[in-house]
Amino acid sequence: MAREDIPTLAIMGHPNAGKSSVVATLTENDRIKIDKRAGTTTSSDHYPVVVDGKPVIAFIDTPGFQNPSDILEWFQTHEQDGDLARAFVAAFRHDPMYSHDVALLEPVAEGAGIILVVDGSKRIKEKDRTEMELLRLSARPRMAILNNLSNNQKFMASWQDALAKSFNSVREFNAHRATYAERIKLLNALKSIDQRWEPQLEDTIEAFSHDWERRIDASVTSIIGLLKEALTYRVNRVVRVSELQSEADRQDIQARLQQAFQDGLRKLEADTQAEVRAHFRHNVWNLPPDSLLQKDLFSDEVGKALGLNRLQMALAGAAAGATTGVGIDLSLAGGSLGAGLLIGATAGSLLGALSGAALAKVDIQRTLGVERFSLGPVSSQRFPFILLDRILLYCARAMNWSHGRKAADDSAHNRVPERALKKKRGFTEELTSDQLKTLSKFFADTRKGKDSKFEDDSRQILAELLRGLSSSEIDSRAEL
Ligand SMILES: Nc1nc2c(ncn2[C@@H]2O[C@H](COP(=O)(O)OP(=O)(O)OP(=O)(O)O)[C@@H](O)[C@H]2O)c(=O)[nH]1
Ligand SMILES: [Mg+2]
Repeated sequence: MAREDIPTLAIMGHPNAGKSSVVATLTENDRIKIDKRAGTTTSSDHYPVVVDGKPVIAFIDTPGFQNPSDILEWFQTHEQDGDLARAFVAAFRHDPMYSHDVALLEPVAEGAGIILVVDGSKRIKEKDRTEMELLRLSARPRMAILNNLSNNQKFMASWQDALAKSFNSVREFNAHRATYAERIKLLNALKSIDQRWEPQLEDTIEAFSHDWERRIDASVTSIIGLLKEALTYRVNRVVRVSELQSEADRQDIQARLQQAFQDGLRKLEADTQAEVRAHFRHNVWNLPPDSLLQKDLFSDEVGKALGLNRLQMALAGAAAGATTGVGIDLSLAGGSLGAGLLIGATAGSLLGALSGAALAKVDIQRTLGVERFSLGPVSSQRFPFILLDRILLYCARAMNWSHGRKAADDSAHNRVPERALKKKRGFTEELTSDQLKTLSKFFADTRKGKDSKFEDDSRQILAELLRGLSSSEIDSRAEL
């Protein structure tokens, strides 16, 4: 073990194998320099992972092997020297010819374990075998990571075989796709490469999961805050009657009020997104241009893809005590959904863009020579569910978007085809009817400015949803 007496691992491999990307993902640091050109990392840089103010594990990003055969040759002729990495560094520390190799091996000489990163999409070359062999000779606890840079599976099996001979553990780990669950699995696997680390790694994993729960909790607080603010949001304007020359003036004021109202709601959403991004430690962020998260909150696409379906709308409306215009017996909606409810549901308003009067109606009051125009709170039953879906989508992205996947990375396979936008993609559609009712009641109370006794249960529902989003089976929605 190195410096702070915490498990410390040097990430080694070819230039451009994706070492820095792996470090960025494991340490959730999206400011680490990553580039498609080889030779980006030029020194061994230490990146501790700090949880609750305490470093729990550290990864060292290295510059990549340049002369592995020189090092191997020296190792082979000095096998009797014991700790080869340390002996090598001691022998060449002041030799400018070897400054790169010394920088590379220094962390190992100081006691770090090794994680070799290879690009599993490429054929194994002689240089790879040289690197594997010299790392084996270093006799340090070591794991190999197969980071497949291009989804080419052809060589993966032969890599597995070759690596298994020289490494205590071999794992597939994709720096661009790895989720929280996969990071934890990797930490678990590290336990097996050196038993002495087991207790500390247990603590590290514990700290990670504790921290993850804390982030989920913080996100729930942010989301509840957003919903409360959005559902009580109002704008108003007081105008002297003398300034209102014609009906057109009135309409102009109403239009501007609508605009201000929507802008205010957009800002509430954007502020909450920033909070969520911070909870999950993202600084650099790149959304594909056709992502649903790039579309306007009040656009038709968002209205169609997110929020509840018609059937759920009817349920939510009934739970919130709203008049749906059609008599619906809630008891019908228990398990099997009655035909009556189905008809009622389809007879509801068309699902799509939510703006103007569909969102909230302008109220005008005239007193003592002034007219008071006010707008809000949102009266649409659908809106809070759309807002909730969008922020959940955002959370899914923040939770599952690996930090090694750079902002500049917008290669074709990261794009979401436009056709995907036609389908429903939200999470609220999967809510059970009980959850739906609870949330609807929470929204209804909030709209009225009441403290809701359904808030705690709503928090629970949201926490559960968020936990589901971070599970490994999260589908491509997280890409959005
Ligand atoms: N598609 C894909 N690309 C990856 C993955 N990991 C890394 N890359 C890309 O591979 C290139 C090199 O990544 P780096 O992390 O800078 O590689 P490195 O090994 O640190 O490179 P040097 O510091 O130059 O030795 C970058 O363009 C990355 O975006 C991956 O899992 N999938
Ligand atoms: Mg690098």
